[in-house]
Amino acid sequence: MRDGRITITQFIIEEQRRIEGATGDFTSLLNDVVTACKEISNLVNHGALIDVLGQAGTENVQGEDQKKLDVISNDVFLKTNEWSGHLAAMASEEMEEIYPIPRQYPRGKYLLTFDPLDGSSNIDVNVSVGTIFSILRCKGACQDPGAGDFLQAGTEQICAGYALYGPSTMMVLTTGNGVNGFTLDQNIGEFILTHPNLTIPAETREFAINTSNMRFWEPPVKRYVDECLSGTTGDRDKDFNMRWVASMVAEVHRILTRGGIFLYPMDEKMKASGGTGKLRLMYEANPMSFIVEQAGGMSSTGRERIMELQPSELHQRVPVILGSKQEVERVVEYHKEHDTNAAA
Ligand code: P6P
Repeated sequence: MRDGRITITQFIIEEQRRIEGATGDFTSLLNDVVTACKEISNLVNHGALIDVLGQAGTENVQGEDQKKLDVISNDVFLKTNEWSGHLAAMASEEMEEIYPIPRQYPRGKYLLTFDPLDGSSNIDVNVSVGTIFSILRCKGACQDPGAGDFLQAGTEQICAGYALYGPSTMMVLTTGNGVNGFTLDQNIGEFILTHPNLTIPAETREFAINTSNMRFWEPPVKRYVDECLSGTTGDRDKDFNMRWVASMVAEVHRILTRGGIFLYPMDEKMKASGGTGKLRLMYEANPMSFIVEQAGGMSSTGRERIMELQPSELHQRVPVILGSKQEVERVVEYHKEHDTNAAA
């Protein structure tokens, strides 16, 4: 492209050339996902001007009230990706069942999971929201795909990414060869490579957690956060800052850009209700973990590497502690010490 700017389309095609035997299917699929995110960006940016804010008056499989834009964004993803012949099926936070590609279209060898509008509780108050997606390969023929075809560990992902609808619209992608960030140039409607080789600093002074859950936290989480709050008066010998956007995409993007740790841990309230965490494994935790690990960070439940979890159900929830490697390692160590003492 002119004056050395690289578009996301050119970047993806050049990435494809690195892959032995690549047929272009994946490149075409990824371009369709990018198109869906551009359309969602346009809807989000217009907001109240086009009557897409507010409640949809329905609930999703998670029992959460859906915003109009949750439903609209989900539909954009389905309609933009169903016809291409690259996918066998899709799965979304907004749909209880998987979405097999309709019979009038050819079916392909890939599976797409997505949260079409993550953090949508922010949309009516004009705070950043995003889209998260993950691409898996069918293990079998996948001609009659079911939920079981999606239940693959995070290490099986061939691509993960997010779009962040913030002051600027950005896309961040990994295909297992590092992490790259692109900014939407509204003048030409193309994403331009602006953040090559994003890397998470190993150290940080910034933590993100919803402190309203403090009374439910497990001891290792309480210990970690208390030390951050004690700052130079405590064991850490440095002061920390805190953030909580209630939009995982915004938190992860901040961490990719300047370091940090994000925690949505298991807690006693979740345990009491038989819960297994807040965030969803297949279309939040796994794609974000792939990106974070590829950027040199770490992602754990506190007790296990998220990317190695074997999913048991499509909308499974997990505890998430991710970000700067040294901080996540510390939290994991505190869980180990606690569990060892508890077992003794
Ligand atoms: P809380 C948004 O609903 C989300 O799934 C993540 O994007 C975000 O980090 C988290 O939940 C916010 O949860 O309990 O603070 O509303």
